[in-house]
Amino acid sequence: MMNLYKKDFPILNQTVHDKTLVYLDSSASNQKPEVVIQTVSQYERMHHANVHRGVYELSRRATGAFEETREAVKQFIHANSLQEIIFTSGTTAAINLVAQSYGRTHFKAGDEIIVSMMEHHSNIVPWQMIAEATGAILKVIPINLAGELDLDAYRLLLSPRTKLVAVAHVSNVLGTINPIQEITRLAHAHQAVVLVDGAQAVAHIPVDVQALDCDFYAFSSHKAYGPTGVGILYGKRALLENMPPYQGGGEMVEQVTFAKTTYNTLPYKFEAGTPNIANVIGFKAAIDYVKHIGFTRVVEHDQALLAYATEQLTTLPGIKLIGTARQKIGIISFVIENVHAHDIGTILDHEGIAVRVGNHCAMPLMQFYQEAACVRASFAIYNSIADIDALMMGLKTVQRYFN
Ligand code: C6P
Repeated sequence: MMNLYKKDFPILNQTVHDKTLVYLDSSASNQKPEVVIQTVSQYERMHHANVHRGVYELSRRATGAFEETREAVKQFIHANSLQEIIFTSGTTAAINLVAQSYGRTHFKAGDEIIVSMMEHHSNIVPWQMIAEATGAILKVIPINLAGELDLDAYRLLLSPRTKLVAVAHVSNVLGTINPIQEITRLAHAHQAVVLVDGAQAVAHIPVDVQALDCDFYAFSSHKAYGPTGVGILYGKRALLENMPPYQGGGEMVEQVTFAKTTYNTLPYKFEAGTPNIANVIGFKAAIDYVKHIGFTRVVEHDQALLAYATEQLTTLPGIKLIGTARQKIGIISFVIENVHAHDIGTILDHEGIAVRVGNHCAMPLMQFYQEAACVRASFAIYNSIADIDALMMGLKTVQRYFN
């Protein structure tokens, strides 16, 4: 069946090593539809000026478009107010902001931060850094072999010492969708706050931060069909109001004297310096694109590809799937007996197929599975059954080569 959306993504209309490009690495970064590329280009050609600073027409236009993205993001994740939407450079920067600003003011020696075994390094290392600085202790929620969180173990980890729980909405290796509502409810019963790493969720499932009731939610534009260099930190207003700025500079201040500086209101208090204006504006076009398709279709498509890929891959001899949770998005990771993941990646590349191989910035998770590296194919709205057939053909070539 023809994919209705592929034509919207100009980059996909090319050959690589004389083969049709099959892009199966959307969890690393989504490709961008023409409308996003056009929006950024049009902005740079016609409307660019710095935002929130000029009294002239171009600056007014740039500021208007920039703030329209904030409104679009607010609606996209169902936040309560614009003050709760902070632009950062990505998920990583958003998590570091919370670790440094919230962590420094709320953690003390002996406090506990809970993360999970399936976290990306971006949701581990910032917490280790702040733990080292404050004397707080990192605790880890274990997982089962299918790649699901052990919620009973999580309940036992929670205590009056727990100050923050930081967990992925969706794992970038396993594809597991975690039960955030339940995780949040349990954390709140212990007065702990919850940060959700939504990097892998936003392009695959609808996100409603108020329904999840999480305190912070971080994600990146480039994993949701938008440009790189733009991320979002959502935070509940009452928490953000009481957090000190993370970085100092222009725009985040109200009054500066050498004696004392007062800070701007939310969200600008956390947006020091000139932001990534063009790409923030491009992100709104990406959100509009996804909204136009609608999450009913996005989820249906994702699940159909996942089911087909799982069924097909399991027919290959010597394959082991990593991540077989009941609730998953379109990510499928695997190893093949006696073949190194990097060799698989290289042979697939020669067939025009782009997958990610390695530890996927989740070394503790790979240690749990006792694998140094695995192959990951991840799907987006522009992928089709034909792409999975191409992957299967490529993997059969790999197996022929190694037998
Ligand atoms: N994962 C992947 O191939 P940034 O780089 O800041 O946009 O996103 C970091 C990040 C945080 N959390 C999760 C769950 C992620 O998957 C990622 C990025 C990419 O899996 C690149 S390592």
